Amino acid sequence: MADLARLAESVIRGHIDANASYPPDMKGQPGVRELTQEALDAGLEPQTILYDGLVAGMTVVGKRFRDNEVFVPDVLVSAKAMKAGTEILKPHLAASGAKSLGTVVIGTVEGDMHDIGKNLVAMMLEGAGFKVIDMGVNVSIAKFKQALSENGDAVFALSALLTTTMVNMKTAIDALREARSDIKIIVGGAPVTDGFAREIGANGYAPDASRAVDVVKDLVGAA
Ligand code: B12
Repeated sequence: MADLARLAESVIRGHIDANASYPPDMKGQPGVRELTQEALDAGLEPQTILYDGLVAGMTVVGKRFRDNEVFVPDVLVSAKAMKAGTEILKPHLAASGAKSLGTVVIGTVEGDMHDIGKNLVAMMLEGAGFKVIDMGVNVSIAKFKQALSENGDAVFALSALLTTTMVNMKTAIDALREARSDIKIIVGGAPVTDGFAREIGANGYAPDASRAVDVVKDLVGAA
């Protein structure tokens, strides 16, 4: 019987699987790995497991982090647990050999190490049939420009999670536009809004990974 609340709790507590000794009071109990697999076996949609289980857990962690109830090491164990779950979901979100809809170059902008949301967006785009080139985190303008020179027709997807780094999106957009004026760029990340995206000259914005797919499809005329 799938239990998404329990899955979310395992993300919150950073409990990866039954063999994991962290947290000590959950040792021997099913963790993110088993609960994700159970939910799939029970026939739940991968996207439901992702959003109502894994992301729901990480949202609670985010609120507790903001309120100083948990700290960076706690967030890191939750992030690791979440990754264990997304790895199991990935093949189920992947496309079934459909024709490629195009290439997307994705990365978290310079100065920013957050990659959970960016990885989800990459995974969903792959699942929808795009070839995704993941540049990782802390991506410099030079690296983005290099990727553009190698993938002239790609849509660029920029992620930022910090108010101090979201401004680097504008610098990246300006540099990429200078190199190719008709490049299509979509931005996202927790502090980013539709208004901000427009202000910095992005072609699109989406608040989550599913809607990111719709916007990118729209940008390449595949909607
Ligand atoms: C996990 C986390 C970390 C982890 C990151 C681990 C990792 N591998 O990513 C660690 C512990 C390393 C970390 C470090 C820091 N963090 Co932090 N972190 C978070 C936390 C709790 C969750 C982020 C997350 O993964 N959410 C879950 C994912 C699924 O959501 P998401 O990222 O928003 O992505 C979704 C959408 O935004 C969208 N999306 C994302 N990217 C893109 C891209 C495109 C193109 C599109 C269309 C959509 C899109 O789709 C995603 C899926 O639906 C947030 C709190 C929060 N509420 O966001 C703080 C938070 C972002 N961190 C914060 C801070 C302050 C820091 C640190 C400075 C802390 C410190 N004192 O060192 C450092 C900065 C390090 C750096 N230079 O980047 C602040 C930022 C505050 C601000 N206003 O800027 C936050 C908001 C916490 C808080 N409330 O104070 N952090």
